[in-house]
Amino acid sequence: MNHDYETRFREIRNKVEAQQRLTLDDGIFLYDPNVPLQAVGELANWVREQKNGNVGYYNINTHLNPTNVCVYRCRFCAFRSDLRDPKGYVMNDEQILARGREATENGCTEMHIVGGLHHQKTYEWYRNMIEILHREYPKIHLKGWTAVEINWFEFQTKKSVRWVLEDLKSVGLGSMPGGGAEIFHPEVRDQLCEHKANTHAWLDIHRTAHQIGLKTNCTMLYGHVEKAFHRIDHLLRLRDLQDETGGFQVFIPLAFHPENTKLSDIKKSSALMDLRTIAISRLMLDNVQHIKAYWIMLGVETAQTALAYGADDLDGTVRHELIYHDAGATTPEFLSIDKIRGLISEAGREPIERDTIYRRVHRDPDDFKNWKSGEPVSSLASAVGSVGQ
Ligand code: V47
Repeated sequence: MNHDYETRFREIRNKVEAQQRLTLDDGIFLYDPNVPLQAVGELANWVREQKNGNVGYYNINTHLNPTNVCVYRCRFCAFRSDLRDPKGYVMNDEQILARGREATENGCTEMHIVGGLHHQKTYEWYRNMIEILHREYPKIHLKGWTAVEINWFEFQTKKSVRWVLEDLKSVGLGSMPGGGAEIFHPEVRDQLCEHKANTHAWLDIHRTAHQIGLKTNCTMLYGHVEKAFHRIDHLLRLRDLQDETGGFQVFIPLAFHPENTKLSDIKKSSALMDLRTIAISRLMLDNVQHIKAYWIMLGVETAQTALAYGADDLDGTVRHELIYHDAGATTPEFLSIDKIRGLISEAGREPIERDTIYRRVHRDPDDFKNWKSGEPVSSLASAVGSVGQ
């Protein structure tokens, strides 16, 4: 680093160590390739160990994408389909319940449910899915419907966001995933997905979810047409809402996969960019407890490395993921529990299974499928926080 960069970086390090907040300019500076990734990563790792000790979290989960038919045509999406396209599908109740059964047989604690906005399906169809899955498989946590879907339900039902969320919660919705955030700044959002839920709607839906006691996750889609400014602006908007509600559990930076999308001429982001984004997210989002390195999207090697660059969570074993695999992801369809634990241990972290709302999962050693959720992991991280420090 040259002298000026070193001075500026030292100022940022001092701020982080003094638990002062980083600004928009600080964040943009950290994206400058003249600031060594190693330095940014080391600082983020320090914060990660302060917040989450030496633990690497994972969960045992499955995905359900009940339809890919979607009214929107987001330019980054390879998953969506038109109604009459041979690729288009809609699952029936029997197929949906079969997924619940399979999840139970495989010891899953979570089902992550998202899909397209099918113009011929009513709100009741989406609601019914949650209701029947919850009725048949009440132990499985249903993390379902992004803010984009909730916005669509609001449009369909003509009811308020609060009404929709309370209604879904009453039939078994456990929390909401962080999808649909993309990039909040209109300069970019308007180029990617001008028609779907806008930034105000996305944030307001998460605010309302938090107000009624639903925890949610948050994401950012990067590596397409955005610049460092847009990424940091996005993180700051999330940080502001988190100051207000405290309802975000984890932030997941999502690297754009260009294959089979309308942006297929864009090159996929490098591992260096992915690690830098993980690290900068950890530094900017001082009020979000967890940073997830989603292995499906990053690839297992980068996700494993990310555990030393600010991330403390690898998401799950994952079954039936389609959104990234349709967009050319070459990662496996599924990781075994031994494999995901092995990746975490090999990275020098202690693998701990969590449930969707970050409680420790305890399993019967003689009957793997017999599990229960225990204490919040926050108590745990402080207890093991000194390991490896
Ligand atoms: O909103 C879609 C992104 C999101 C592509 O909450 C793409 O725990 C890259 O939000 N290349 C859905 N990204 C996935 C998501 C998610 C994933 C894992 C965990 C959680 C969580 C949430 O995926 C979409 C969009 O931002 N996406 N297409 C693509 N071609």
